[in-house]
Amino acid sequence: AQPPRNILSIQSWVSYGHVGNAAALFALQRLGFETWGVHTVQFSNHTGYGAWTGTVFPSELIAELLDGIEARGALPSCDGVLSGYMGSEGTVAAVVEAVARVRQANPAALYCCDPVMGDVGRGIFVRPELPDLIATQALAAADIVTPNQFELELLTELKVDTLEHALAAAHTLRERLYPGGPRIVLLTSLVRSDAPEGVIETLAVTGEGSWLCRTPLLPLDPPRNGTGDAIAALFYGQFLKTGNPARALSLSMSALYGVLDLTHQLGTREIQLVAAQDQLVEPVHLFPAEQVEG
Ligand code: PXL
Repeated sequence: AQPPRNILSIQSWVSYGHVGNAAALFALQRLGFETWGVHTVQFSNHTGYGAWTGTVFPSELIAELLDGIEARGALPSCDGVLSGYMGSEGTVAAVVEAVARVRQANPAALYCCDPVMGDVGRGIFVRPELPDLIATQALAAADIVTPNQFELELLTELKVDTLEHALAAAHTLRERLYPGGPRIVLLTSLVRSDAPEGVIETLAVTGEGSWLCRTPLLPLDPPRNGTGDAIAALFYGQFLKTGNPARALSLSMSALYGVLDLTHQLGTREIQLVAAQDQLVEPVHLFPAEQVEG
């Protein structure tokens, strides 16, 4: 028997509901990973409610927890790092430092960076200095990056309205802006003028090819917080498991659709990650990933 693989996930924690590590850890555990959760904040609930209680942890805590993990001799068994929403300058630097320490112990470790900066409709919702820091420091160190359409446009300064635009912008991020940076760009929540009505798409762009996965657009209003966090965790986990970006795309987006479909049926404000957990592993509807040219 093989021991489980290990993922260090540095994100926020909420007591109630599912965003950040409160989405990613369960999803990854359900896929069979040991997850090492390092929490950047501990809040009562996600900030989408407009009010919350709790605390932002000092960014020094990240290195301190890594010291403890290292002292257990565990770092060489770390298969990768996942990062999400980063609240401050200090967090970005601490995450990049943590990635460097993990890579020193295990050069094969993969870093997946969800460059959380904003969204269509909401605009930029992180501090104004963060997009540039995330771009130059975190993305330059990342193997996999999972921007939404708004973030890809912001990062590349390219407009994304067609599939051709989306491919061009993803390739720009992958090859040009950060040499040695991300090998896989997962573009999420793609809504383009040349797609069929009533769908939402996710595009995986790699050096070996590009794949598109189309799922029905569910009328979730407001869009549910934590959806992007779940996508990044599911895609990253499936990529570590399969080594196949097309399969990881199909499995992760099908799982996410199962979670969001139940969320829609139940009408809950929080994503139904727990109630739909079997679909994380075996989605009811398997949406294919189709190869696209470019
Ligand atoms: O989904 C990103 C996220 C992460 N962490 C916290 C949040 C949110 C989104 O609302 O509130 C604390």
